[in-house]
Amino acid sequence: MAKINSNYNKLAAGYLFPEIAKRTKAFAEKNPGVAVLRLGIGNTTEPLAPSIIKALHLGVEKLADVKTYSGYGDEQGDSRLRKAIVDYYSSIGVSLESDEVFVSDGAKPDSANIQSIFSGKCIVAVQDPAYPVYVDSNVIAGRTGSANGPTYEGLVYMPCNEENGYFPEVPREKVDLIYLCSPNNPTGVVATKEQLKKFVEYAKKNKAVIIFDAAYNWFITDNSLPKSIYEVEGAKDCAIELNSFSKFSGFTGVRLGWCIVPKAVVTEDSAPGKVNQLWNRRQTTMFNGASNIVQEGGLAALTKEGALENQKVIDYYIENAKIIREGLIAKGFNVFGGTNAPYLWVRTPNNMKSWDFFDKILLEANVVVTPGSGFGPSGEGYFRVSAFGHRENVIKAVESIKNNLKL
Ligand code: PGU
Repeated sequence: MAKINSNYNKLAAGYLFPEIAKRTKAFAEKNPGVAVLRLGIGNTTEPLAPSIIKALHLGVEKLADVKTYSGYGDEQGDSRLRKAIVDYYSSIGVSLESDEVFVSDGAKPDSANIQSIFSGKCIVAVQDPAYPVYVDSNVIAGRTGSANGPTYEGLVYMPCNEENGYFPEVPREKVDLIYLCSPNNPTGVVATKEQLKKFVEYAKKNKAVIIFDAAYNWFITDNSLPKSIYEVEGAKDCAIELNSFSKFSGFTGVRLGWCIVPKAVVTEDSAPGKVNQLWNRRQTTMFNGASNIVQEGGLAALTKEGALENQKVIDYYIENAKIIREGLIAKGFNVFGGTNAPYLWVRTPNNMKSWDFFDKILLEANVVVTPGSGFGPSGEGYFRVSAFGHRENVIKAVESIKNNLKL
């Protein structure tokens, strides 16, 4: 008799973003003719850079000719792209080897799958609030007990709040896997080198592993802030880093990312090299490599020309964030993030619950935001605003909040 993975039953609700989409659709159906302004999911809207489009065409053309056709590629990624990623790290002062780079179809799958190479007994710590995939993937893997109100038993929540500048202290107890995200989704706050150093020291002392999600590092404009955890000495002994072409070059629908697993990473029961080998084993067994066409696009994104073109689009989203930030502050909101990140983290008015405010702002201003409680218990009483969107829609949304939202 087959049985289901009953850990799925522990999940408190549907995955956050489809849930928002469902409620938005219901609102739109009930209110035909109302233009809904979407600042909910962090989804790119602007076209790809010209040099990337050219490279994607090249990828297709190669498939049309027997001399350049390619089928299955290396599961770990095209060696040219792995080398380009190594060169990118080198440009920020981090030295890596190509076999520490694993190209993937995005940071979401990697952030969900990486836990599978660690023991089911590992104690997991997450920033609270956090990108929900870190928690949900560990719930599904059975590393938690049941949901107890807004928390899961057995999971260590590291609160990020106004008092600690939205970056947590290291855990007091011993934990084994630590998820950190900087620039942070959802708070938009970037960790300093000093703050990351404390986690690296903790991880090395406790033989813990940090899973560092750097998917938004392209939005860091302040050069004193670290773009990679490997800028901290010793991080290669204890940290795995994820990144993505989604936000860097608009590949949200194209799909491409990478995962760095340094050979120096160790666990309590493994020597250097083993964790890297396990991820290689996992990927070669369960993943058949990213699309060859898409990898051509990724290569172009990492050239000087591609990076400059991408930067223009990133600057556009950063300008959106500035417009939203100023508009919300003018309306009297308490706003965080949004300067080195595409997200703004905002307190709800009058201590409203996040989902109540989601309904209110949708009803009164026709604007979709993301309820903070969807990212964890410390997100209650907040909402997240995404700066991804066409400028005219962003301006309309801010104007509508200013004019129509009743505080
Ligand atoms: N990591 C973080 C921290 C993210 O916020 C997102 C996207 C990803 C990874 C996904 O990267 P991919 O390379 O595109 O797979 N977060 C968006 C989209 C929602 C989702 O479910 O991924 C968001 O609105 O939070």
